[in-house]
Amino acid sequence: MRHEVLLKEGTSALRYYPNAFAALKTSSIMDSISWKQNDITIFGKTLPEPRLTAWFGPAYGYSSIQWPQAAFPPNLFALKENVEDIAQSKFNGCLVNLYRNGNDSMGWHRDNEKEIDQTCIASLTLGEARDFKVRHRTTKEVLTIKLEHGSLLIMENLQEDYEHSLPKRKGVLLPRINMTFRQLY
Ligand SMILES: O=C(O)CCC(=O)C(=O)O
Repeated sequence: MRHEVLLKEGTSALRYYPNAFAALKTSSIMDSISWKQNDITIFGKTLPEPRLTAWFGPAYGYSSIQWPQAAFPPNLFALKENVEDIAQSKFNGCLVNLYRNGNDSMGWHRDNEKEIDQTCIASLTLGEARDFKVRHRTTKEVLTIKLEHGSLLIMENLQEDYEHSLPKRKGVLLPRINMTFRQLY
């Protein structure tokens, strides 16, 4: 499928597939999920996470959050298979994020839990476009990518040398859903 290579450095790569899922309605995912707002503890402070989430796949934990094992609903399982075809990689987990508006965000972090296969993580966006930032951990060079409705971003071997974030955006009034498909060992 037509795509853009946004970064290629050694084995690290970022591939962007605009419109791969443009026909998918945001509401079809939004309404089928039981959203949860977790508390998150950072530097000893506990606050509600500024986004809503759900997890499907084997038991999984990151930061202070622990998700129990949960089966994929049929619509997400079908979507996972389509994502696997494009990414040419298998996934057994999906973190689904709802950014209700531009006040919701995700700080700098890496998806580097030891149980995640970091060779390939696929990130699907539905709804409002948001800026996604990728920063090299040593050079601090930042790449900003506008993730648009229906796009798929493939992150290959990115987590060792790069971190990423989804900053707040005052002007964004509408929701964005993000699904990151991951393979847990
Ligand atoms: O919403 C996004 O695009 C990024 C989500 C993310 O980085 C994560 O959940 O680990």
